[in-house]
Amino acid sequence: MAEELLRIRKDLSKKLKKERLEHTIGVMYTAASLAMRYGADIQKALTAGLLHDCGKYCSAKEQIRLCRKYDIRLTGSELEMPALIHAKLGAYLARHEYRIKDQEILDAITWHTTGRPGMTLLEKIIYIADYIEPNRRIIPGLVEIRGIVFQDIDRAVYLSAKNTIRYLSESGKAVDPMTVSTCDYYRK
Ligand code: DGI
Ligand code: FE
Ligand code: FE
Repeated sequence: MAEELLRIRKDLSKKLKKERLEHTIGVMYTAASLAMRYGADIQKALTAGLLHDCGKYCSAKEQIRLCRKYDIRLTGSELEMPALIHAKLGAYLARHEYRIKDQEILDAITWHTTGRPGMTLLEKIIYIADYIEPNRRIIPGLVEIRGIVFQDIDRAVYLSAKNTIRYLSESGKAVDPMTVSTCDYYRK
């Protein structure tokens, strides 16, 4: 593995809980596999996968405090749904603490939770790798998505967004408008 990735991995292994670290490594290699299939940059996929949840090293309350400290603007919907905040904070930390300058990688981290319409290939890869990585607990729809993602990544993105919306609605949680836009955009 490249020196830089090893350095980041070592740091994250001190900061993230064991399960989060294992999920992170799962996303990293799943993203690399998808990059091989779809012709994306494998090193960028590994880096974005490794860092995608780096904003989750502390509690939601602490994440909000850090966003204030670093002047990271949060939308009303993010303050209402703190589970979203680690994506933006993660992109900030990737840039300022892990010295990642590549905007494509930073965008993939920023949009990994809600997705967005018209995602780049790398953004789609991280969005879907996060959903399907091998350590993820089996939830309804996951087996189907794993089965089609290597044929049709856009459809896999659509199904993931649709499942997320269904799961959130069933749990009585608010859905971010961007999650809805992602689902609508990738519906064919
Ligand atoms: O960080 P992970 O657990 O690996 O996965 P993630 O970044 O996709 O999602 C983190 C959490 O955010 C997960 O419990 C689902 C939730 N989430 C995703 N989209 C939305 C959302 N929560 C709300 N309230 N609204 C959303 O649109
Ligand atoms: Fe996440
Ligand atoms: Fe994740």
